[in-house]
Amino acid sequence: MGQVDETKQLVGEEVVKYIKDGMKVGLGYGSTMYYAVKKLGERVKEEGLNIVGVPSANKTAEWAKEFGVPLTDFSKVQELDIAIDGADEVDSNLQLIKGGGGALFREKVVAAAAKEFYVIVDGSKIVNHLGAFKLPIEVVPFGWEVTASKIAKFGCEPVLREKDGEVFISDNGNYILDCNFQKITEPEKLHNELIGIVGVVETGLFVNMADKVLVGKDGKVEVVE
Ligand code: ABF
Repeated sequence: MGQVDETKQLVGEEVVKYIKDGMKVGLGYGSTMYYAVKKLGERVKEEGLNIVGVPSANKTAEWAKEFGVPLTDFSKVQELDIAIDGADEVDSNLQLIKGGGGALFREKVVAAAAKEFYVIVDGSKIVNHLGAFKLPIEVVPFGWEVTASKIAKFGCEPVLREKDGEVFISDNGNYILDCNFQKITEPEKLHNELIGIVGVVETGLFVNMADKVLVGKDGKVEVVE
């Protein structure tokens, strides 16, 4: 296993220590979350940990079933005790860019339904300012070109995400535009401007949502809050 994967595994397993019996847990998506879901399954199997999870992506649900993490959904629970998820960038105010995996909308719904939101990253995700990572924005397919031109006015060149040569379709049937804002110094202001554009479903700016960020680096995990 490469050093980055070892770090992802380290921080993915560390966050699972915060999961207590009886909790309703929001489960994010991404390669670090894979290790968290796997470790959760091990605790369910070995300790009889009594939890239920709400997955934020179809892929996360597949992992949960593979590793034996019991699942539920929002028709049965409307408030989660904790949500855990990865991120693409974390700034010094714990503001996030998420959505590199294309699951940002459901990830934000899950995070917003939780009392606590813990983020797990390797050290490479920590930045002074958001924006080097292209901001993913989920948009409705109908008239996406018009939506993109309105988003561009805020200082980026929206690019329609493709996967394997096809237009990427989110779990919600929408498109993702990757937007190169370069440097985002006021993430809350930018999110509020973008979310007001007709056709925008959600942005990958997770503003004032993270309660803790667990940062894996050099074989250790630092907790930032
Ligand atoms: C997911 O995790 C996405 O929002 C984000 O793009 C992805 C990145 O994390 P990782 O590096 O663990 O794949 O939550």
